[in-house]
Amino acid sequence: MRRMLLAALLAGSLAFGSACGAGANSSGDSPNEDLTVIGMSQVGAESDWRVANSESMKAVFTEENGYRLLFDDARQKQENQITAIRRFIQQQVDYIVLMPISESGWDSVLQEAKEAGIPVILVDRMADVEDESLYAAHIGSDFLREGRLAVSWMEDAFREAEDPVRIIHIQGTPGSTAQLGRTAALEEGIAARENWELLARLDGDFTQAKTYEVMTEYLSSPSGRGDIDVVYCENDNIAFGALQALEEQGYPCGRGGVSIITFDATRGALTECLRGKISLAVECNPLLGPLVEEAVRAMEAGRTPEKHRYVEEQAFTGEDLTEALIEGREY
Ligand code: GZL
Ligand code: ZN
Repeated sequence: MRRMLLAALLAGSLAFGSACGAGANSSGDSPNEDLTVIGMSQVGAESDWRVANSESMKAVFTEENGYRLLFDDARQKQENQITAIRRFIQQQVDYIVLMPISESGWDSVLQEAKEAGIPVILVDRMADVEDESLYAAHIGSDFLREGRLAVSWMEDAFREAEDPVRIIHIQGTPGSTAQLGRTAALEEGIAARENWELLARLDGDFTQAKTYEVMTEYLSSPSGRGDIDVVYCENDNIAFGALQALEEQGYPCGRGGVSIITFDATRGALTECLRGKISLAVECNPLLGPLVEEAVRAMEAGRTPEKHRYVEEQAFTGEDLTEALIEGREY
């Protein structure tokens, strides 16, 4: 029913020669009614991870695969995501796919989607909603587990250390599941070892520019001088910004210098890891498109998809890496 209505709407807009052309392909055929329409709200393009995640979605939700993808980039603002979801509801899309920028603030707009009978799939981070029936499925990473992989590496690397292990913690977007999980793991580690010392906690917002700015400011402040053993970066773009600031301020990174820990393990970070500049890269898999499409297919077939699906992830040090392995990775 919904598709017929949408097709009629599209046909209508065609009748008025609408510029959007959304309803017809290049040969001007009438809109193809049996495409499944996906309204997708993406956080933004703040990081290499995010770009790979968007590409993974666009590669699978194609017309050849039977989809019309309405893709919205929220430029890292939750209000833009909420506006996009309301537009998708008006357009009566078949499914809404939401990569929520932060965990809170989604209950009412997801309630509106539920009342419109449009299933919502949460991808990557989580939305912290009272009523779990507000989303049909969640597909993402276990960020606490990622953080614990990093903390156990730190335990091994600093097991013999008698004097304080001096740590700078640079966080991702405040309130995002990735930040919350990766932060919780480090806080567990620091609470469990009295010789682990937190020097500073900075907000890098998952971007290189912001991190370079806040790290340079910290390192050139009076309290910022002195030994640094570990910089715990909650994603690769934070690590790149920290690396640049550290080296500019005279802190060599890698063996014998500052140990940089990062999350995502994009090719750029793995290359720095192979070179020895980054000590540990914890993988966070952005290639979620196929898993999201699996959930859509399940619901199209009247089946109930898994409520929570977590992707497999590992951690890399320089010893685990070769040029060939890095080249062979998809992101
Ligand atoms: C993690 C994702 C995070 C990445 C960052 O799944 O939410 O957001 O770690 C990205 O690179 O910006
Ligand atoms: Zn749950």
